[in-house]
Amino acid sequence: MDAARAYTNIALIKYWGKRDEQLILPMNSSLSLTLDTFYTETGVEPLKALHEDEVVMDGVLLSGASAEKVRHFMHLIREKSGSRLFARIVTRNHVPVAAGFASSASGFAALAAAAARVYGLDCSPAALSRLARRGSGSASRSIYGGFVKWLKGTDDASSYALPVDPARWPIRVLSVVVNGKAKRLSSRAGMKRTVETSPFYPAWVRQSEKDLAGIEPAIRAHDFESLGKIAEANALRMHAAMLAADPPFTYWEEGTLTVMRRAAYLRSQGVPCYFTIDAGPNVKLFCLQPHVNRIREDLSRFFPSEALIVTRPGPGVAYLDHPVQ
Ligand code: 2P0
Repeated sequence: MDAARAYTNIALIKYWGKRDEQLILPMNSSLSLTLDTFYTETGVEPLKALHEDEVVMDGVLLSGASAEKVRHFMHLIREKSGSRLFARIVTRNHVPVAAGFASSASGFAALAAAAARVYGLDCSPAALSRLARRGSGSASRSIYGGFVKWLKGTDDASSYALPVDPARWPIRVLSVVVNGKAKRLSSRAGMKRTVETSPFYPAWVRQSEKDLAGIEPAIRAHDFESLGKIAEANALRMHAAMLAADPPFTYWEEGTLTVMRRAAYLRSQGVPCYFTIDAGPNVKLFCLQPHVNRIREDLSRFFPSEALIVTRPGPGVAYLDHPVQ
């Protein structure tokens, strides 16, 4: 068995829409921060006795659509490696209970790394990033630690992520768990509907490229305020495109707005903090280490303490010297 660990990431410039659904090529380039704390460990063991891939997640044998997504990915691994062996895949998500975090980024990054090694494929970071992308777009970014950019590219070979900054500055992400339950509309379905029906979508794509061009110098200069403003605006534009879809939809809940308003209030009090929101109701607040306690204290008036999780920049994918059980 080969095994790997990968951490989740949070996008500051979002990926929202594919121009090739088979190859998972995005409409626009995106940029994220890999986080510590939330990670997935996955082991892959090819076995002659198996007649299909067996997927055990958190101790439970997977079936249905989730197992199919993994088998589809393993089919690609066999196609690339020339092997005909099916595998036993054992995966553990290390995510605080009901944190409402998507595990597809860390999950497919860890799976790509473990499977590539055990099936004898290219394990260079760029190759792993391309491979992880085929499982889930955001997984391409979890191959690296710190700030990471996923180049949209023009084809399979040119669409991969690369590190832009190791984030060795005291940036923190406070995750506010508004609702830890699974969302009703998957990211995959939500982004497809937005691409196909939202009249705001072309503007979203154009503006995202501008946002990306603006945020990169802010990251290099450790200019927290510019970074926060651009990330917050980018997230709002993505959610605006969803509201304009047909039928329209939103992932926001009442608690989502509460956190957004607290961020604005905290800023009015001289506390720099900015939010971002993915395809769910939970909010991530970016801040610098000296302000994290003040922000947590404020939010604790509205949310229980276990719903407030502080994370730091995390590392890239790594191989494990122990099996996953
Ligand atoms: C992101 N999200 O950039 C964006 C922002 C959600 C909101 O990437 O269809 O699970 O597997 O490629 O990667 C979630 O989408 O979608 C996502 P697929 P994925 O992080």
